[in-house]
Amino acid sequence: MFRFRFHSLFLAGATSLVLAAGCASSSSVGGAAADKVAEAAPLSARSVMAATEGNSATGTVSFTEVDGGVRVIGVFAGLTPGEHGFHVHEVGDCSAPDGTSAGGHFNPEGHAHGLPDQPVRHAGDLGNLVADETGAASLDRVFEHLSLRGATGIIGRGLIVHAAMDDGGQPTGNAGARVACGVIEAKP
Ligand SMILES: [Cu+2]
Ligand SMILES: [Zn+2]
Repeated sequence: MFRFRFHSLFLAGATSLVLAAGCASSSSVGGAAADKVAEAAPLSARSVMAATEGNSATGTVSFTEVDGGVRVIGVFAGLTPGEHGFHVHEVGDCSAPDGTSAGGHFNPEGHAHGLPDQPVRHAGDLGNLVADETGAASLDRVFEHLSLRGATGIIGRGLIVHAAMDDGGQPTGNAGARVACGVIEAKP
């Protein structure tokens, strides 16, 4: 009798564990079948950006696949008022105090630098954030050149906010120092 009751309890516990795991993740829990489902569903990613040494800029950014590109939604604080260049950089590494470990602009197609309204540019060129007088900025825009999948995908790459405005000039928009850095990570 005791054994039977123990077994029932164990089953109930295992079932709720499986349900909880199913809610939490679609890609890493269920093996090949779950991977197929994940491939068909829209992907999303996010980046939590931290200030580089001597700066106070922070941000939280989400990336979601939508028709025609990737929707980027970001909220930022601690900036100086005005425009700040904002780019996906090649390397998801913010270990250098000045953010240079993130490498150059993500540019899988070998294009010249540009602003988002220019059709030919680095895939990572996301233009400028506009900070208000309190240092806050927000962004909600669909970028048609971005991808979350494959060799041209941005998951695992770096995200940088610059001290100055990206003026679209060569080679990287004259946006100056890197004031915030984050790694773009797949959202579970
Ligand atoms: Cu940059
Ligand atoms: Zn660029």
